[in-house]
Amino acid sequence: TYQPVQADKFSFGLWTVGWQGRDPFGDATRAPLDPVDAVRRLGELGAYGVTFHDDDLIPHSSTEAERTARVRQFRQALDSAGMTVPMATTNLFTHPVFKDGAFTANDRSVRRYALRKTMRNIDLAAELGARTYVAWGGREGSESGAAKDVRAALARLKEAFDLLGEYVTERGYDLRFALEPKPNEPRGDILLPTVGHALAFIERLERPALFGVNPEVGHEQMAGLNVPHGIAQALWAGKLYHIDLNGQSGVKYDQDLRFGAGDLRAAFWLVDLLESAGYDGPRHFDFKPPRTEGPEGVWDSAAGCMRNYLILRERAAAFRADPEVREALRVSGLDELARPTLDVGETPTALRADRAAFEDFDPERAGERGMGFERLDQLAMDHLLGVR
Ligand code: 3MF
Ligand code: MG
Ligand code: MG
Ligand code: MG
Repeated sequence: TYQPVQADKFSFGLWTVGWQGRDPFGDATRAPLDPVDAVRRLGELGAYGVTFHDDDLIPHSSTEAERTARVRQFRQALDSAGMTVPMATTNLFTHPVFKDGAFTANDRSVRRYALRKTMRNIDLAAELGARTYVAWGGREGSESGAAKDVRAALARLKEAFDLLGEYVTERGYDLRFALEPKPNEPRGDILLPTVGHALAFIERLERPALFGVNPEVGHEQMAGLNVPHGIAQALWAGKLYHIDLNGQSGVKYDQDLRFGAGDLRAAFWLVDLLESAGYDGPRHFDFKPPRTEGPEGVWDSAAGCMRNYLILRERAAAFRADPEVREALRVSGLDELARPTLDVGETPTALRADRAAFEDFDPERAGERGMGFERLDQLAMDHLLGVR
């Protein structure tokens, strides 16, 4: 029980289980992990997919021959583990060339290099069958005011995504982009800091249908936001193209804890939302096994991400199926919220003529209604804690 299967669509980045524990204050605590071993172990744990940055698979200074060999080994590992590559992405943040950003670097030659690096990995992503290409603007931002003209930078960002959209269209790739918001870290401030900023930006692009978002649980929480609310808005807009699941304890540095650690209640409502909305994309974990863990602890941490998702999925389903919960939802007016405020075809004139809506309406009495939200939330808590 709580054993993941391929149909659960759990996927992991090579950079997650492969994280060696290097942080701003300390050296690596673990040896490098061969992508081939990562694929095998993740497959054994029940994941269906592996994702990667170009540099995770092919180290930055590799020759063409090394690149070909690496890709061949990776393909063989995927085939023998029965794994897929649902998503790929570009590393536009590690090398010093990207210290002032990639698509929005002040240096124009860096911007052109970043586009070429991305197009090259898009070719590989398409070749490996990926359907989503994630773009996290890791260093698109600044530490000080005059350093970045934000309006010009957004124009450059639009230029980049319009070009990449044209590229996949021209090549006939079955690939959509998912922009990943993050408020800060490694830059002091990053462009497109939240899901809302990214959704608004997408509407300014030439091919908005090719672009959606890849929200990360911890990134929204770093901005003090309610993750399920942000994800719900992305779903409502038809823009949840991918998701990065992990854990975070409040507004602080990017913790990348395993999914379910940190804000457990947010994780519960998020799983409830994804499952009840019928989200059918990958459940992708972007976490970091803490640097305290040895080589085996990495797999405990990865297995924990999936186990927690499955436990929360079960608890959320039990909550929704509970007759007392259904009655409590009704008392709290959730069915009323689902009903449109206006009758079909009702005009402003018709609403003005409805005396029940105003002249005969008793706001005092309506104001006395208790909403019953506390009882409802306690029922959820009881389900989450497994006492119902
Ligand atoms: C950083 C991230 C990134 C992105 C990745 C794109 C290194 O906080 O979340 O992970 O997820 O670059 O998928
Ligand atoms: Mg992250
Ligand atoms: Mg994170
Ligand atoms: Mg991420």
